[in-house]
Amino acid sequence: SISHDEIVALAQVCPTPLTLQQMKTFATHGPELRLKSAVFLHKELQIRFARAIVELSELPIGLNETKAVRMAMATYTSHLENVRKSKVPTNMEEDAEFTNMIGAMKKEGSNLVPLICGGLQEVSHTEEGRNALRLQEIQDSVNSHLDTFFLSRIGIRMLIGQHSTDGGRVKLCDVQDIVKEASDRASALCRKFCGPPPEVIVKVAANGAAPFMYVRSHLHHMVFELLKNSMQATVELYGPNAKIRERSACSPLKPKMNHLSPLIGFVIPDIEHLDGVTIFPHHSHSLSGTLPPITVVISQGQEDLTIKISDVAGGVKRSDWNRLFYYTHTTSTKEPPSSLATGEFREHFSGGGYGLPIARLFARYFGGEITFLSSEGYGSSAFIQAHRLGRQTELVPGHTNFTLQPLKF
Ligand code: W6P
Repeated sequence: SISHDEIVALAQVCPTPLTLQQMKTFATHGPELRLKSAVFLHKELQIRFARAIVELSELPIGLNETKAVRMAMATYTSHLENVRKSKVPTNMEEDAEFTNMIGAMKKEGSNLVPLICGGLQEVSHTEEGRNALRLQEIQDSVNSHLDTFFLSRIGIRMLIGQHSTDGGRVKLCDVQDIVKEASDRASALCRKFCGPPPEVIVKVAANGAAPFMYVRSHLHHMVFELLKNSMQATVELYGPNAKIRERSACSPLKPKMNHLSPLIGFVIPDIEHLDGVTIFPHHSHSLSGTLPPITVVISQGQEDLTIKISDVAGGVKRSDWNRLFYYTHTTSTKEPPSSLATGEFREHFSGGGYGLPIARLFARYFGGEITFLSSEGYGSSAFIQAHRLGRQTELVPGHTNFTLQPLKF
C-alpha cells in the first residue's frame, strides 16, 4: 500500500484546474475525448486525493486526530490506492470499468461533510476544544482549513461526476426553474419544522433569462440554503410563536430599548406620520402574524449571474455575519424541541448549520461568491454571484496560478 511519504510527494504535484467549458467539452465530444478525459483523471485524481489527505492531516486543534477525520483519511487513502493500481484506460471497455470505480468512490464519499462536522462537534465539546474555539483566530483557522478541504472535495466530486454522468453535469440552466425548485423545497421544510412559510416573490430582470451554463445542483444548493435561512428568520420574527408579539403588546411609547425592535415604526412610533416615508414591514405583520415575503431578484450582465435574496426579518448584527459561515454555527437561537433535536431538523435548522459555508464554497469553486449583507434592525440580503461565461477555472486549493492553462487535446 501507499506510504505516507509517497502521499506527501504526490500532494506536491500541481493540480490542473479545468474550466466549466473544458469540462463540458470533455463530456460531450465523443469517445476519443472521453478516453483523454479518463487518462487525465487517472493522473489528476491521484494528485487531488493526495492533497485532500494532507489537508485532513493538517486540521488544527486535534480535529485531525478524531475518529471521524481518521475515517475520512482512510477513505481517501483507499481511493488513492485503488486509482493508482488501476490500469490507465486505453479503450472504451477499460474506461467503463474505470468510470464504475470512480463512481463508487464518489458514492462512498457522500457523507463526509456530516462526518467531519461531527468530529468538529466532538472536539468543541471537550474542555480544551471549547476553550480553543472561543478564540476568534482559532475559530477562523479551523474554518479556513475546513473550507480548503471541502473545496478540494467539491473539485474531486465534480471531476468524477462530470466523467460519469451522461453528457456531464455542466449544462445550460434555467435559473428561474432552479429558484422555483429550491423555493418549493425550502418552503416544505419550513412548514414542517418552523411553521407556515413566507411567500417567495421572484423577479427576473429582462436579461435574467439569458442562457447560463452551470452545474444545476450547485446553484440549487446555494439558493436553497439562503432561502431556508431567510424563511426561518422570518417565521421566528413574525410567525405564530414570534417573540416580537410580546414586545408589540407593550406600549409603543415605551419600547424595550435593550433589544432594538426590528420594526422601526415601533421604536419611533411617530415616523408613520412623516410624509414620503414608507415603513415596511408594517406593524400589522407582527400583530396579525402574517409574514412579509422574501424577495428574489435574478439578473445577468456581461460577466455575472446574480441572485439576490432578501428578507425583512430584522437583520443580523455585523459582528455576527462571519459566524453564519462557521461550520460550528447553529442557525437556531432557541433550543429545538427535543423530539426534533436529531435527524432532518438538525440537519437543516439547528446544529447542522454547515449548509451556508458549503454553499459559499460552491459559489467560490467556479470563481463566484456569496455575500451576506444586513440592514441591521430591518432585514438581510444575500447575493449569489456566478460567472456567466464558463471560462473561469475551478478554484483548486494548492494551485497558485489561477490563469487558464491550455489543455492539449
Ligand atoms: C437572517 C439570517 C440569515 C442568514 C442567511 C441568509 C439570510 C438570513 N436572514 O435573518
